[in-house]
Amino acid sequence: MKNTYITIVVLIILVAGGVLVLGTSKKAEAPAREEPISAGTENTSGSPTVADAPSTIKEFTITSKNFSFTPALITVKKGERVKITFENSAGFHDFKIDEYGLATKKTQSPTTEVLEFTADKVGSFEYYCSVGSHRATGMKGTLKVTE
Ligand SMILES: [Cu+2]
Repeated sequence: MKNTYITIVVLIILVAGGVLVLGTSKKAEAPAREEPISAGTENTSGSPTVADAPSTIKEFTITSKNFSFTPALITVKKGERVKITFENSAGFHDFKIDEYGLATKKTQSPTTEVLEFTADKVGSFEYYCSVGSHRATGMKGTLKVTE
């Protein structure tokens, strides 16, 4: 009888151990995403490659119209992954940040384009519309990357 009892206990331990191992190995497979910088590239696929990573990803929606961007200031920390949804609500515009090599297409509203990048440079960087004299007319803002 004692042997049966020990066998059952051992079985339970084995099963529990197996569940634990399975559970942890599943988690281990999930992360480790490469960093595909979508800067300047056209996102034709609707970006299913960018999974909803629970890690720090800062998301912003920047709306453009004649002749401004809203908001005109966004702040992130160095090293953070940044996702900018550019929404052109009125007019013919684009969105650019030269220092980060980011650029959307020039489009007639209404359009939406998503840019994603890693904020690996500290400083204040101007985002602007490169159409005509829009930048000088006020279509600009600041991406602030802090240490
Ligand atoms: Cu513009």
